[in-house]
Amino acid sequence: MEKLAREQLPPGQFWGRRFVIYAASGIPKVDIGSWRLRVTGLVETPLSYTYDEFNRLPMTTEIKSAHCVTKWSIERPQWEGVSIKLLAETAKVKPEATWVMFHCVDGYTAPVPLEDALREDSIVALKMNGSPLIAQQGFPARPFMPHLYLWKSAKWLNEIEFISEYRDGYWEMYGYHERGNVADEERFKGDGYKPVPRRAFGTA
Ligand SMILES: Nc1nc2c(c(=O)[nH]1)N[C@H]1C(S)=C(S)[C@@H](COP(=O)(O)O)O[C@H]1N2
Ligand SMILES: [Mo]
Repeated sequence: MEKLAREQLPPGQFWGRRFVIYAASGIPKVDIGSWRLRVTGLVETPLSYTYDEFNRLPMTTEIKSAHCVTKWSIERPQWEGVSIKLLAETAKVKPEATWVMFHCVDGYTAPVPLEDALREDSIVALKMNGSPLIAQQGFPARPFMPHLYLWKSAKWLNEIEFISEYRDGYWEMYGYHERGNVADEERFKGDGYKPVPRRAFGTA
């Protein structure tokens, strides 16, 4: 059988073989019984799902590469999860909302422009390559937006907050870009970038 052609790499990236595990605040223990995925902020109807309830929502599957701003990319893993647009429609997002803030069990946060979060292929992923996310990779949930760098894919997600204006998240405070679009190489804000070392927890 002919091998599938390699995908075109975005500017400045190289293909890595495995995900490097990052956990800026350590790998939290998630108690799945008390875990909730909440949709909050500028919405008519705030939502709160248990893990079982969230798993019963319609699922989207996509085979899309992942790109870390530190330049490694993983070619075409399979992601499966719930459309963020569906969640936004269910919660009835108010017109004042312009940004989304992802919040995590470990305190990590990541902002994304509303329009990027609402793209057809922007999901809250529950599975990768057919299995539930492993603990180090964000079980039970992480957003995945294929056109944005992977730091926006906030692991151990527990809240999607719709907000009216941009706020820094964890990495944005250190100078990483507000949006982080891969094709446009939106790595860092215009100035004030101070690199910080990242602690890896192995690979997966
Ligand atoms: N909660 C949390 N989510 C996070 C991070 C983190 O440190 N904490 N690191 C981000 C970065 S920079 C990357 S590249 C990816 C890495 O995903 P992986 O650990 O599954 O390889 O997770 C992102 N999501
Ligand atoms: Mo990253």
